[in-house]
Amino acid sequence: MTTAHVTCPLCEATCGLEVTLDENQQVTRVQGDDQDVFSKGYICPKGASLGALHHDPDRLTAPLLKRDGEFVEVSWQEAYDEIARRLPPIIEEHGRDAVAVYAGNPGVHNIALTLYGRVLYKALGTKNFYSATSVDQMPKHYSSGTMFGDPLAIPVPDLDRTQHLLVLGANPLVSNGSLMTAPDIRGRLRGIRDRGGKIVVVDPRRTRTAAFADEHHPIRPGTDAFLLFALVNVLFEEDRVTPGRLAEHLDGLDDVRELARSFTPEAVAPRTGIAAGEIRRMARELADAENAVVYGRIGTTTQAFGTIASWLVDVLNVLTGNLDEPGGAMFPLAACQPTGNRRPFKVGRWHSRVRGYPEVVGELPVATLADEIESPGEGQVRALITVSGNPCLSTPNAGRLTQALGNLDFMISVDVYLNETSRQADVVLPGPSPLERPHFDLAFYQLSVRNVANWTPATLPSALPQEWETMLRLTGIVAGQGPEADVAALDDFVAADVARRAGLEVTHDRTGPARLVDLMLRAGPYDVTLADLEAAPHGMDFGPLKPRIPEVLCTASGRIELAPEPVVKDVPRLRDELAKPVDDGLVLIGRRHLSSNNSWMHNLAPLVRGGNRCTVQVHPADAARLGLTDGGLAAVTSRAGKLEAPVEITDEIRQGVISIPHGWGHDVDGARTRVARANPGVNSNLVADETLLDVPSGTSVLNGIPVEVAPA
Ligand SMILES: Nc1nc2c(c(=O)[nH]1)N[C@H]1C(S)=C(S)[C@@H](COP(=O)(O)OP(=O)(O)OC[C@H]3O[C@@H](n4cnc5c(=O)[nH]c(N)nc54)[C@H](O)[C@@H]3O)O[C@H]1N2
Ligand SMILES: Nc1nc2c(c(=O)[nH]1)N[C@H]1C(S)=C(S)[C@@H](COP(=O)(O)OP(=O)(O)OC[C@H]3O[C@@H](n4cnc5c(=O)[nH]c(N)nc54)[C@H](O)[C@@H]3O)O[C@H]1N2
Ligand code: SF4
Ligand SMILES: [Mo]
Repeated sequence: MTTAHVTCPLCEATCGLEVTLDENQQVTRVQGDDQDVFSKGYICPKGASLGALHHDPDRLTAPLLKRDGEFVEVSWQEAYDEIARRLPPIIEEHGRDAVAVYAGNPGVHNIALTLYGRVLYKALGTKNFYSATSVDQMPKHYSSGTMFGDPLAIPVPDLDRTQHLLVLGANPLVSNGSLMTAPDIRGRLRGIRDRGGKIVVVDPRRTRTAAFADEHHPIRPGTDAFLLFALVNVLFEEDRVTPGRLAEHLDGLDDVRELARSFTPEAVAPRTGIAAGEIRRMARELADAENAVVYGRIGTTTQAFGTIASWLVDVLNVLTGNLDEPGGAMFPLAACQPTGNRRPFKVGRWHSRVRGYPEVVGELPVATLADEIESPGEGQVRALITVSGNPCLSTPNAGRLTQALGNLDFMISVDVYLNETSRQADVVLPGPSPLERPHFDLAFYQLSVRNVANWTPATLPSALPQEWETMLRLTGIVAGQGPEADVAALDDFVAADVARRAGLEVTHDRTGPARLVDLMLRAGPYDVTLADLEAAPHGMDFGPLKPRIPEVLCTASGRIELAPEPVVKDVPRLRDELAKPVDDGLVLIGRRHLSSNNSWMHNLAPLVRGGNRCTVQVHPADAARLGLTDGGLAAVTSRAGKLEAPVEITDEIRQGVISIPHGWGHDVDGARTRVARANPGVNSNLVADETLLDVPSGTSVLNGIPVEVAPA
């Protein structure tokens, strides 16, 4: 029997886990690591199923090649030969933009894909780069990019010291926190209470977090920008604007005052469904708290005014003097800093061909990927590489995208399962299980409520190549080196580049992600190397967050742009919306469950126990009006499509709103996920409308989709 201490790679919380293996290398137990410096023993059901994931007989163990419509297992050589035969001619004939990439969420939790995926994408040089970011947090990158000059400078709630937490559109007791790395959310929220602080939740559903909070405001979906503007309005009207130390680092304070003028609590109350008096009280409590933080997450980003809402969250943090202050919203200082020049944020360096959407942080909205595949002409997308993504379940008008993928000349999926998306590929390249690869949360330590770092070596050897090698093999092919590219040489080249940017000599004692992480640690702020982290299997704690303004700012002015022009340009759209008659038609929002992980962990029996969770939640009054019965089937229709799912009548959900979780719909032919197929649910993104976007960021509206509902 052996035990290993690993960081769980399944969500943003970065929990330390203790994995027990028997002499046959079977995982017999997974529990929280009590000694982990950050998570201190916390674990959730997903982390506990790491063994089930590792041993899942459906997980791919060899490359797959489609021959006459059927997948056959092939050697890696055969797989690369096929790719080398089919991909370069598409680039030669139709140009680089003819190959699109879709990079999914688990790639951000996977050090190999994070560090070497970008090598492949750069070599490919396509404008058609898409990722899960445009169905997630892009508005936050946009607001940080324009306000602070750096799309990655995202302030996080200083959860362990705050006295007042205002949460909008997040359910961290279920999601375990997002853009806020904080294991054991419940313990930390309880800490706020125990200190005499207050938690206020704004959410159309009475979620676990809302139920736990001191106060819950069931807002009408898509109207957070109105509410936030009204809070800003009250602060100015009541002379409660106190930016404190930040005053000397600010531009645009008066512009914000002007912009907020028309958004009075009385004007926005009928939109938001929150009474004007309540809005005033919320603003006063925010201003009066000893310290406070406003935190918005996916309910505020995947909606029609996601960028404005994301911006106003941090405007409020500035106006109340809580940005960059203990107990407020602070900028983490990770042990590994991104290397390279920090240049002021710029968008629209290119535009999508069919609908003309601007590029944002190097990508185009995934909502327009189907357009780019379907519309003939120069620049048409003819090939697609998906890397740890399942867009056929996770992106809007999934039905149309699924069809469109059928038109491609060639498709590669780098994925661990044959699922709703990868079944459409010509070649599937699998990667090792989380226990067979090293792990380091490069992305999430940048978002962590304490400055910590933890390196996890691979627990078990892998029969499959590490995914950084796969990325480099593909890089070799698109760079014209053919299927036999020298991976070690390419890796040396990548490391030399990282070293150069970090101002260091390249090292030769390690390869792959370990070497890159070591270089980044050496260049980082804490005087540690990878060897130090290897000697600390429970992680290293560098302490609570510290103020970082002005050093963190990267705007052209060197100041915080409180009223950045690209965001301000979108305010008239919000004002127009305010002038329209109030629309109280039914809208759809999503929902997460503790035992789901977007679309891809439903093949693990322990996580799908307990009946069908993929229900349509409806308020009792709406159910009565629409003739829906609990357990009966509802037909949900939108401009984009139609689905049917069982009704769950509950007063948890606000009137006028229905909720369906995403990531289900596993009853498709050709996938190899037997457990998921037996617990299929429906694909909620069949009704998500790909034409509805947050305009500046190109992020899809996945919350607040107009729908009609009737008994099926
Ligand atoms: N309606 C609606 N839609 C949504 C959302 C919503 O709230 N509502 N949420 C959105 C959000 S926030 C996100 S992040 C996206 C997620 O969207 P995606 O990233 O497209 O989807 P995932 O479900 O995370 O699927 C990831 C894929 O990665 C594979 N995978 C897992 N681990 C590995 C690995 O180690 N290596 C490789 N190569 N592959 C791996 C899985 O098998 C799966 O195919 O969904 C979005 N879609
Ligand atoms: N268990 C579990 N954990 C996860 C995931 C998972 O699938 N399962 N996915 C991971 C990923 S990729 C991400 S990005 C994070 C997301 O992390 P969170 O943002 O915390 O996730 P959600 O639970 O989707 O919370 C969004 C909340 O917004 C509410 N909402 C919907 N529309 C609106 C609106 O218009 N206004 C307001 N104010 N609220 C609204 C919803 O009711 C919901 O409660 O979770 C991560 N963690
Ligand atoms: S909360 Fe996230 S990191 Fe922690 S055990 Fe669960 S899935 Fe893993
Ligand atoms: Mo996400």
